[in-house]
Amino acid sequence: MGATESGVVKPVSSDLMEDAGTGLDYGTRPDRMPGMLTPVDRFFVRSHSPTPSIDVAGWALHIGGDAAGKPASVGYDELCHRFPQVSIERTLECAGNRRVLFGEELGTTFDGTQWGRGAISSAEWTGVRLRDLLAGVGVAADAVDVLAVSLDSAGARRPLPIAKAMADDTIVATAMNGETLPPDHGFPARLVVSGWLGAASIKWLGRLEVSRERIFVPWNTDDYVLIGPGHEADGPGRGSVITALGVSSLIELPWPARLSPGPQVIRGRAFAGENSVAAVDYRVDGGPWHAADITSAATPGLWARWEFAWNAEPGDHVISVRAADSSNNVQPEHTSFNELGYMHESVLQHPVHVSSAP
Ligand SMILES: Nc1nc2c(c(=O)[nH]1)N[C@H]1C(S)=C(S)[C@@H](COP(=O)(O)O)O[C@H]1N2
Ligand SMILES: [Mo]
Repeated sequence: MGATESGVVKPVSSDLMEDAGTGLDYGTRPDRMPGMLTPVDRFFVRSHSPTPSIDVAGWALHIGGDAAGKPASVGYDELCHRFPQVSIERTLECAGNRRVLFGEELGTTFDGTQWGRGAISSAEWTGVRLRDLLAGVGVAADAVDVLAVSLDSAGARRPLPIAKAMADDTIVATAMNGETLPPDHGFPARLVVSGWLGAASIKWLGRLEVSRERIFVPWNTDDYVLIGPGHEADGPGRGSVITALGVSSLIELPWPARLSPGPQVIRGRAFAGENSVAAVDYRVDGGPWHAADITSAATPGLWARWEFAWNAEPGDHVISVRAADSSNNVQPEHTSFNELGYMHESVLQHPVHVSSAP
């Protein structure tokens, strides 16, 4: 079978990334995550259309809408130099991350991008606070939503409630890990909506519309909503709109992992959406729960690193990992069904085969 042609610009080798099979979606390999931040060469990509080529010479971010006092257009140079610049380290995660594991847990398969564990990465994002840009047009006191509209061929767009749009760490980013924003990640500018589903962080931004009414578009009515028992629709859409992400964890090993017997350190990450990670517990097979050591600072919206020492005995094992956030939300044993397979939060159960055979 021939490989799907890639619609992304950066090289996507199987050495660093997991091909989700669409030619547009590539996960970060959990066993290739060095350091706190994810280098661009392996930062996951989730795109609904091929990466567009945008010439900044003719590009501007247009800001308007019925709750904007005076519409404005901000050119690239102006965006990078005339507004106060901020840098924030934040994790992006796709709401569909772990969809394959979710299906296995429920004995079903979900439609949609077949993500394993790789639709999560972290970067330092540099740009302008969205609220500083909006201040330039004068936002009406009764503004409700801000719609971000992309220039990609899919015409991706997604609204943000005004409170989230005005948050300290909602930014229009023009740089990632200290470099100009790469094409696949939204050049010339993208939103970074801290702690929320990746789909809110619109890439290849073209327009922002400030509205006096709630805005409904496919990405908050048909997609990126939870559909199923226990999920009430909170608008005209098919389900409840996904906003902040829940608590999750991963181990920095292949799936299943193959290890040699003996003492070693098991490392992983945990993420808690808008909150910070407060604790990570693990257990081996049916044994008691123990606390793992969290080895990074607790930052809301940024994953944490953790580790524990393990004396691995030969055989097949399951390492379970259960993270908790600063508001006492803990990964549940199970995640209840929703039609599109989003927001899998269950306790991680990582299969590990320990053997001295090569
Ligand atoms: N314009 C546009 N923005 C987009 C998307 C897209 O397809 N088009 N995908 C969204 C989704 S679903 C996710 S998870 C993130 C992924 O960002 P990344 O590709 O930089 O990792 O971008 C979001 N922003
Ligand atoms: Mo996503």
